[in-house]
Amino acid sequence: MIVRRGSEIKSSEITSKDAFLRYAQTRRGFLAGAAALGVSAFVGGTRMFADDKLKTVPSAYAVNETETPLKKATTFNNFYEFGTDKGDPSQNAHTLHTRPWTIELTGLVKKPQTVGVDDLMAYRPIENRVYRHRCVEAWSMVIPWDGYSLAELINFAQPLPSAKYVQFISKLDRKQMPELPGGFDWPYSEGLRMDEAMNPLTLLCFGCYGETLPNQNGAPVRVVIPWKYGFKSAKSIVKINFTDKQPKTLWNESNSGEYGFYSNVNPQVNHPRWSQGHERRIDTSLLPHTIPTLMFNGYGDQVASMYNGMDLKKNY
Ligand SMILES: Nc1nc2c(c(=O)[nH]1)N[C@H]1C(S)=C(S)[C@@H](COP(=O)(O)O)O[C@H]1N2
Ligand SMILES: [Mo]
Repeated sequence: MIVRRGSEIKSSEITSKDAFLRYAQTRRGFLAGAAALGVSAFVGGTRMFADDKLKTVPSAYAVNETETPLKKATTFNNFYEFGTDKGDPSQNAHTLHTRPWTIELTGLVKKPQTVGVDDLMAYRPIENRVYRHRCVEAWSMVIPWDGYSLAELINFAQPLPSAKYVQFISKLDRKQMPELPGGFDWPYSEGLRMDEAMNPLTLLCFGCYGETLPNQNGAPVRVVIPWKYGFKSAKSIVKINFTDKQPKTLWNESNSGEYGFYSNVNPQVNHPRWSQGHERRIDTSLLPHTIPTLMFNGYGDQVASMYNGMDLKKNY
């Protein structure tokens, strides 16, 4: 189900504080109205689609490949906090409360502060970006994400010159996550080197397919780093921490022999248990079942220079 927002606000307007307040009021009014009318974004008890249409602007970042059907991208997920099977998050993540929601900007910044997700969403125009999405498990999708460059938020946060890395911490709430599996060092955490985080491709993401993120895809805010394996793209972020040392990340801590800090998509460096040379494009019958994996997931032009002189077999 697609529910349209009542008003039309030009994206060029939503950068000013004034316009943001109008935008936020309209959004609240719309959601209250939708609730009063009994409009529901739940299908059979499972939240299948987000309920808030986003006003987006086009962007130069769009791969010319068949998009993964929305239904597939929102029912075949990795979000271990809500269960480890691909179908678990879309069944279980409706228990996640996504409002109120704040993001803490902390560590080596000029002034640590906490920002509300709606303010963050209105801070810059939301761009529509169609990215390849390659999981370390050797499947892939093509997803239209909605957001703006993480660099915008980093500039806002004003990291100190000593900040060399950015760490992302996901929400942890055992009540809202009754399926949380043992054996991991929760909360989910990920990290990037500062230049990777500042790369214009790195997306601070609020939506997909033109609507706010469904819970199972990481509502209300996640990152998307399209040249790295999917697990680098932390979901449902509550804290962004600036550090001078390579931060700890959940998958690297849990099995450093299989999941490195860099985790750039690389068909020449196999996972110890399977080849990374090919991938299975989920549910795109027009393409061969198995397609060759591209170096940096096809984003080499924009990112390869960041790794000049680095041994990518060692720094996997
Ligand atoms: N907090 C959190 N973020 C996460 C994960 C997770 O389990 N928890 N899984 C990662 C993995 S392995 C992948 S492939 C992508 C999946 O994103 P999608 O379900 O939106 O396709 O999210 C990543 N971000
Ligand atoms: Mo993944």
